[in-house]
Amino acid sequence: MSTINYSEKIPNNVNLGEDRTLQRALEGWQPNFINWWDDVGPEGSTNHEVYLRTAVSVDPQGWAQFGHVKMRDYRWGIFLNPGDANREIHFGDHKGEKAWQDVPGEHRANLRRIIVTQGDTEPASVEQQRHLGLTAPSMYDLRNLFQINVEEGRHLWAMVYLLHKHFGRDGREEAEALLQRTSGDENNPRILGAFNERTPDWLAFFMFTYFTDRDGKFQLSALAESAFDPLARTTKFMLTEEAHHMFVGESGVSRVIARTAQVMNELKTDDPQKVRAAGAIDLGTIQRYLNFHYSVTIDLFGADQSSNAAIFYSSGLKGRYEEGKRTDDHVLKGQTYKVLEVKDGQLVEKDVPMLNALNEVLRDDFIKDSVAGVGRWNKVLEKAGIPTRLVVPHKAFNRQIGALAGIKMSPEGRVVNDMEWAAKRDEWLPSAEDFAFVASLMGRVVEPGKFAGWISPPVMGINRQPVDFEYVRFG
Ligand code: BYC
Repeated sequence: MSTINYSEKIPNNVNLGEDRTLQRALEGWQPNFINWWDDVGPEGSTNHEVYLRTAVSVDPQGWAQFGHVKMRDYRWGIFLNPGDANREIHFGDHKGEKAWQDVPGEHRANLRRIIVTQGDTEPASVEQQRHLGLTAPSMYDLRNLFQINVEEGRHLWAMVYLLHKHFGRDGREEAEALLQRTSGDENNPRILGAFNERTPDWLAFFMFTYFTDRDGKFQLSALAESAFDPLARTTKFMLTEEAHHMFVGESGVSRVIARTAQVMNELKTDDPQKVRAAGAIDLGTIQRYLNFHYSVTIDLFGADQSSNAAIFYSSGLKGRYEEGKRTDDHVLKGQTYKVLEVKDGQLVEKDVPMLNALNEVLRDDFIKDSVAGVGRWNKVLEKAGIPTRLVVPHKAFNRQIGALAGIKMSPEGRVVNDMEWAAKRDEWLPSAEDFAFVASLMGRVVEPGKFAGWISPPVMGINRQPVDFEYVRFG
């Protein structure tokens, strides 16, 4: 069951061949997916042969095989982690009952909504990143971008499989709609805010894969606890792929910082204009990009108080991050959690029912995890003897969702008036000029082993290959 059958048109480990109707329906969706990939997937990549990893089994050891693959011929398929016939629901009102192999009628609408929202983010990110290949800082980075793109494509397949198999005609319609919404489209945008933002350059890409793919980690972990077993099993496998995406973000930003620190030391300056003139990205710009991507990403956790979140948890659809490792009653009735609100111009904490605050609980788990990586970026500065430190802005900074939406707040968490916001906005968030400067650095460098001047080379290559390996063969 764990080995993937690659002899079929749609590679899978779910015995797709035994369900002809489902197989035909998915084979009908497949050409639409390819058309979507051709239309809005990675620009100009069709004939490239890319050193990609492809899943060959879902076993923890040896699930990946590396080799040069033509982008369009990547074998997107359906892979679920092995099932456990005795698995029990371990949280919410159904705690102790057997996990569901099919969708209970009363939870159908909510489960469909969760799966569609998750599925919508995957093609959205490919669309957001589609032009980046044209300005890659190296062949190594180009390969990582393409790896992420094909895996997001596969994550879309994962959700489409669930929709086709378990939601009948509605599910098939939703699967079509996933290919029709488009990131940033005025009339038919993607569902969640961050997925309609632009990813205009590689600094934005690294910040996105550090912060926004980390939302993926936390949301997928919560779904991996689901009472709906097929969702739990597919998201578990998706998580193994997500780790590399966050690595690309963390190491990418780290390499940008390393190069900036090197230039600052060579020139003995912390003047942003001098750093820019030397072709590196000043730390102020990096901080503003961080502020933007962090705030837009924490909005993805939804409103701080949400009756949806309470229903999702109590009915067993979506757990907490590492639900199984927590030692409370896993029902959470009568418990409280602190959320923020603004009262008389001040931020204050208030206790609310924990079940309604589960979006906030997950957001706080995410915050802890992201702060740890920012600490690792600061180590690069510390090692280089540069006193500046990067920080994540206050949770209430630049929020568009929930009780803190629209409140004007400094990155340190001070409520500010409209005038101060207008005066300081460009110190706190990337300005048009920052974007123009970063864009000016984005030239294409794709000779093996060569790197653009604004980023340091990585410490090692992919899959133990050397850094100057030919990761992409241009056809
Ligand atoms: N933008 O009661 P609320 C990933 C909507 S990333 C726009 O708080 P709920 C990846 C909300 O939909 C992981 N709208 O909602 C990363 C609701 O609308 P309706 C993605 C937003 O349901 C990188 C209304 O506001 N997975 O995998 O408690 C690359 C009321 O809000 C936003 C998931 O998100 C927003 N930011 O929570 C590739 C998991 N936030 O229904 C991939 C599945 C909220 O009233 N999704 N709204 O029209 C969920 O669990 C929930 O839908 C949410 C929202 C946590 C997102």
